[in-house]
Amino acid sequence: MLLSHEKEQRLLKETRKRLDELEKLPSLHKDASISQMLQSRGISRRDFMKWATAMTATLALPASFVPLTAKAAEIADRLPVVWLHMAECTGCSESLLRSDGPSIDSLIFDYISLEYHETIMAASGWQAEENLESAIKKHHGQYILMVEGGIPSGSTEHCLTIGALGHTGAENARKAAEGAKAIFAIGACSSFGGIQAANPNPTAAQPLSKIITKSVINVPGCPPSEKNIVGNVLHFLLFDALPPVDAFNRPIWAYGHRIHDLCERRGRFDAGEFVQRFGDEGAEEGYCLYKVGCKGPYTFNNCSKLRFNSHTSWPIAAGHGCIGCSEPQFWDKMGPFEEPMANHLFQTAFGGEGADKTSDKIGIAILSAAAIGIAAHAALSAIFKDKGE
Ligand code: FSX
Ligand code: SF4
Ligand code: F3S
Repeated sequence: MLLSHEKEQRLLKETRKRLDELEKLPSLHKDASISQMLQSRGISRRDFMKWATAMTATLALPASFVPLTAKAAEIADRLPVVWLHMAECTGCSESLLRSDGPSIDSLIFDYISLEYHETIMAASGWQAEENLESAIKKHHGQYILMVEGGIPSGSTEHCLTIGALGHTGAENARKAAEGAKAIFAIGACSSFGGIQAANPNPTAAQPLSKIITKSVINVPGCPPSEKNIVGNVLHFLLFDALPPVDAFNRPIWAYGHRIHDLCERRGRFDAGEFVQRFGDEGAEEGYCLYKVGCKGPYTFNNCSKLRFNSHTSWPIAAGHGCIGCSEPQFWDKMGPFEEPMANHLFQTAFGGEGADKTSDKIGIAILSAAAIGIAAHAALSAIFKDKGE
C-alpha cells in the first residue's frame, strides 16, 4: 500500500466521523438490525468480520478500514436507494437476490433501505407508482439511484411504457435522476445499452448516461456480481463520494484489471496449453479457453478473483470462455463468442490497439505487485482529490 501513514490516518479519521454522523440518522429499515438478520440466518459475527475484511481488500482499502467497512454495512439502512427497471431480463437483481443460500452481500442489499424496487416490493399498479413518487419526494437530494436495463429512446421511446400512468422508461429515469445524490447504471444494459442496443437495435435503446444529463457510474456485467453492486453502495457510505473510474466510467476498484490477469487458467495460457474444441482432453484438463473464444484478454472485471454466487463459480471455471460481458457493445463486438478474435481491433480501456498485440505485455505489467499497489494508491488519491486535497 503506497498511501502514507499520515494520509491513511487522516482518511480513517474523516471516514469515522462521517459514519458517526450517518449513524445518528434514523433507520429507514422496518424490520430487524443487520446483526439480528445475520444471526437468524446462522451467520456469525466472525463470518461477518471475515466478509468485511474481504470487502475492504476488494475496495483496495488498507486493512485498517475493516472495522469501518463493517460499520458501513451495519448502518446501510440509513441510505435510501431507488432501483428502477428498464428493458432487461432482471438478471442484475437476480444476481443479488437469488443465490440458493443468501450471501452476506445479498443480506446487506436486503438491509439497505430499498425505497423502491419493482421486483421485490409488495406494491403493484397505482400503489407502486405512488411509492416511487413519494420516495423521490421524501428523500430528494439524498437517495442513490440504481437503474437496471437499456432505455428505448427517440421515436421508439414508448416501446418501454411502464405502469398505468403510461410513463416511458426514459421519463421515469430522468425524473428519478433529478433528486438523486449518486447514480449507478447496474448491468451491461444500463451501462452500455446491452442486448437491447445490439444491432439492429429496433427500439433505439440507449445506456442511462445518454438519457440523463447527470454523471453516471457504470457497473457493467450481464449480470454484474453481487460484490460489485454492494461494494459501490459501501464505498458511497464510507466516503460520501463516487469511486474513481476508468475511461468507460467503471469503478477502478472493480474493473481495474483484466479477467486474463488473474485467471486460474493463466498458467495454461502462458504454457501454450489450449482447449482446441469443447469436450476434448484439454477441456477435461482445464486448459486455457482462448482458442474456443475466451475474451478474458480484452475484458476488465474482477470475476476471476471474486467469482459469483458466494465465490462458488464463474464462467471460466464452468468451462466456457469469458464473453466480455462488462465491455461496451460486447454483443456486437466480442462475437463470435466461441472463436478467437485475433484479427479484430477495437477500443479497450487501454486505447484502440488490438489487445492480442499487447496482451502479454499488459498481463505481466498488471500482474506485478507494484502495479496493483499503484491501482490502490490511485483509488485512494482520487478520494483525497474529491475532498479537495
Ligand atoms: Fe439481464 Fe440486468 Fe444482462 Fe442486462 O443484467 S443479466 S440483460 S446486463 O440489465 O437484467
Ligand atoms: Fe483465462 Fe481466457 Fe486468459 Fe485463457 S484466455 S487464461 S481462459 S482469461
Ligand atoms: Fe462476464 Fe467474462 Fe465475467 S463473461 S461474468 S466478464 S468472466
